[in-house]
Amino acid sequence: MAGPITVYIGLGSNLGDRPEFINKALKLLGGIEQTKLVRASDMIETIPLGDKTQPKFLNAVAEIETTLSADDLHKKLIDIETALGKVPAEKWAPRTIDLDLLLFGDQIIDTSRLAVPHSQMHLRSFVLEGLCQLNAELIHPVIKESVGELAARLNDCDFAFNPDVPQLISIAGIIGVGKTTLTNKLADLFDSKLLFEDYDKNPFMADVYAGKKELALDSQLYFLNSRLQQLDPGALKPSQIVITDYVFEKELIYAKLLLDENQLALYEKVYRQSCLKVIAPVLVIYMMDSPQSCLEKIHNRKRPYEQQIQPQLLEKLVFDYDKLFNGWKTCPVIHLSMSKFDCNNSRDVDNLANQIKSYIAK
Ligand code: PH2
Ligand code: MG
Ligand code: MG
Repeated sequence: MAGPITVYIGLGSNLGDRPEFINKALKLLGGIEQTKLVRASDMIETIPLGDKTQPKFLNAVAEIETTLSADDLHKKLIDIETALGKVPAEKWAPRTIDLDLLLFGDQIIDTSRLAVPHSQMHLRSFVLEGLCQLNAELIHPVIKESVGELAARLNDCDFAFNPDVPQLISIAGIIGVGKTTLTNKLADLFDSKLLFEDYDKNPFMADVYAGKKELALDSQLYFLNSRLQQLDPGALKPSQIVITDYVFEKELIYAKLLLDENQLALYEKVYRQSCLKVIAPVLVIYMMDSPQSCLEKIHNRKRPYEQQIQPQLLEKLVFDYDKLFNGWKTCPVIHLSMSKFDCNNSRDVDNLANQIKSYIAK
């Protein structure tokens, strides 16, 4: 007979005596036939994902071992929810207890009754934090990354799929990191709409790179206007997959590096207004490489206006981009280190494309 399977259950409560409900649920989990409670994470208090006016949740994760099938275990979880007073109500209504089957060994199950791994566990810090406490090395069988890595992508935030917005995937990173190559390959695989920054049409940029500071504001306003048109909600459809080779917020990074004080004061006012008008990404791929290696790639690709770029500029950009994405709360961020990822290796690109599917709404 096959041995027991290690299973992870997410627990949540935001009605009544929350710790009491979680403790009772843990006890009842251990009492399920052919099942043993191994351990549980700490309980953490979390802001509700979804309706933020609901009471706060207590969340925890339990590790159990069972010889039941996933379907049979799932039925037992519903029995426990019912016994502890969960009423079948609206989706995401407040509840005394919610038990979600997160992982069932490394099994992938996708039936009308049950989806394992839980379809949104990798978007929820309130789940991943507990899982990391129990075992940060645990591999998500679909995304094939550790739960520690999945948690790091969320910056302590919780997200939900939203099919009502365009599914914008933004490829970000400093000049020369390889955004164009990766963006093209991903757009092919997803057969998606592609929005490239049109730097080659910017009539001011070459002069600015060549040192004409007085044209820097013109150049930045040209870019801002171009981004506004590309990321106009009216121009894109709900659920449509769109890939860009930039994030809108890079504009402020470049403005701060290129504009003088007076130019920047004016620019920032226009920028703030513009932020409210563009669609946000549902996923950022942040491509990372050393300034030296980007400079080499810049020299090799020989775009004339880029040949004056100094290593100091790239170093500053790396610093600012790191800061931007280390505090990014808009959507998950996949950090892609070019020392481990090769844009010209189809295995690497296919693996990334496969991961991306778990972050976009269908
Ligand atoms: N569960 C939900 C919806 N939102 N938010 C938090 N913080 N914790 C939860 O467990 C939770 C939620 C649906 O089950
Ligand atoms: Mg739930
Ligand atoms: Mg549930």
